[in-house]
Amino acid sequence: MATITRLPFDTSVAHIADFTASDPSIPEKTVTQRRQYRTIWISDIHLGTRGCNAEMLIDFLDHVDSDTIYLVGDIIDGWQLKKKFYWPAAHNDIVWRILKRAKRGARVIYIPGNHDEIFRQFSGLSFGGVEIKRQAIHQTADGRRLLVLHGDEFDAITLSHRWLAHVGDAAYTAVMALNRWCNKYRRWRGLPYWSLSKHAKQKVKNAVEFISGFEEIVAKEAGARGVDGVIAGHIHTAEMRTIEGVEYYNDGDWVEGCTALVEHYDGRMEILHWADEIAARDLGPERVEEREAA
Ligand SMILES: [Mn+2]
Repeated sequence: MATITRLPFDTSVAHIADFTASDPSIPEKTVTQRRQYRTIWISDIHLGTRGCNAEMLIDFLDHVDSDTIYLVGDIIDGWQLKKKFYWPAAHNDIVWRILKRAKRGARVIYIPGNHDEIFRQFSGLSFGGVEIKRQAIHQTADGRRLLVLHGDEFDAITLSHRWLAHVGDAAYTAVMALNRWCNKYRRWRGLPYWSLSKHAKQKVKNAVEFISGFEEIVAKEAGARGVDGVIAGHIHTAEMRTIEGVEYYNDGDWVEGCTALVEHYDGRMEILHWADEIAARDLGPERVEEREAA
């Protein structure tokens, strides 16, 4: 399963480049009708780390489809891969599914983040139908112009104190390990997925202040650039709200929250919480109605 070899990151990129020839280890589900959206945004998948909820994302990709998909950064975690090469088959399966989408004719736009910044040097180029961009302007079905970027551009800590960001990264990795054990136990007990750090973060005042500060700065900057709104990732907190007349969207992550941002064909935006979607599917339609009535 896990290939744990110490390799310099350059070599692992070459390794990542030739895996698409083989079939995925988890075969693509043949769902009669995939939920179709105009656009999907996902980010902060952190492939190459144990924190990545690969199975949940595979389930998502097998149940939804879109004309365009934006990968809003931190798709592959180069920082972690550099420390320890970790690449289970399920992580391959995700890349395989994304490339398959491009092959089927979906527009795939990849905006690298800070953890996969090594791909930023390829901005403007296209690989296997995947366009790599530093940022993008998305036009919604109802004509709004939205700036799409990862968001670390506004993170003063990441920019000016790189080492501090790495310390934060280590603490974060520890919380994620705890989250994993917690959910392994919950799975064993037959309980649904529960995000530890999502709940912890909501309790911590500093984190809340950091998140709202980030949201305000990003929205303000987007407003100054004359767009109607902005779509980011990076802070692993899904959100959609209007900040001083500018629409702010965050597609969340696939480490804790397991969320995606989608645009319907009429331009309406929605955040999908995939753990809830799976739970609802497992309950069946009658049980969901019961639950909602309760
Ligand atoms: Mn990031």
